[in-house]
Amino acid sequence: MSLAHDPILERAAANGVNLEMQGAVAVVRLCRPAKRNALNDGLIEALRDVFQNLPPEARAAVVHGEGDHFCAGLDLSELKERDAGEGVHHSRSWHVALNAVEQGTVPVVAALHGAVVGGGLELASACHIRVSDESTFYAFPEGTRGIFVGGGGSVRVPKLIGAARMTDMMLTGRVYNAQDGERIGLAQYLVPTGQALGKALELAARIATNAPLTNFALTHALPRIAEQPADHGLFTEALMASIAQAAPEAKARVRAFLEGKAAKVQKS
Ligand code: 1HE
Repeated sequence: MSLAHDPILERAAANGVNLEMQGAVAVVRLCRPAKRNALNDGLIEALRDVFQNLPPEARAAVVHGEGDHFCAGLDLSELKERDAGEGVHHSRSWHVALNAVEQGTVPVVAALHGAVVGGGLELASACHIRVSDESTFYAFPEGTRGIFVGGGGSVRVPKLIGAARMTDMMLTGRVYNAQDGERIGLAQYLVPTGQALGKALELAARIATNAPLTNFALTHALPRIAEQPADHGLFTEALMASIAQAAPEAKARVRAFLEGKAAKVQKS
């Protein structure tokens, strides 16, 4: 399918978010390098539109940033224009956009480098897998700027690193480097500088070969199960397991293994 003349994607590109298909992988690029990919209203709207309108052939996505940094967070030049009521709606608009990333049709891999700060870290935490390179650093400058997170960070980041670490980052302005970020769980992968996008694309291509229902279970059922009381979680798990294994694709994949036609699990 040609993406060239899709009006939604054309508007997104004009607002700083570019979508390109590489096989079954949707590659989403933040294209505002002069402002370190700071997220203004247009860019947030574009992210929402791109993730709500991924082409049907997309089976996984990668998000990355152009230039020396993944994302400098909220565009602070827009902050001063808002009163309290507008602020609530603005935060909610971020929630819609980042929910579109997290709860869309495909698993999303973030390729991180340079600054992953404020709203940039909120965006990264809405993705399912984060690949960092050695240049990556993480911070929540909101604390020192006299504001609070508003893009879902207080919900998603404590799940990755715990509320205590996020509190420390915001109270003290602590910046985590790439190694420590990976150690505490801000990223699942750490690769040499310049290799995050390549690694993210490799992982996304692999994810794209999974049964779609498995990917759906992991992006939509698992996060909910993890928040349910154990008894409810076990019940939801049983329903999801039964739906997934009843799919013809699951049966074919299991049969292929039993007939010696599918890859074994290999020691890494
Ligand atoms: C910006 C922004 C921005 C850069 N809003 N314009 N986020 C922050 O508090 C982070 C603020 N940014 C920085 O600390 C640094 O810019 C970086 C560490 C990310 C990059 O440093 P550097 O030296 O590569 O770039 P720079 O020279 O600081 O910035 C280049 C330009 O981008 C410059 O504009 P210019 O017109 O003078 O060239 C900067 O003003 C501009 N720029 N970051 C606006 N964030 C939903 S709530 C979320 C709340 C938050 O995210 S708060 C955290 C905001």
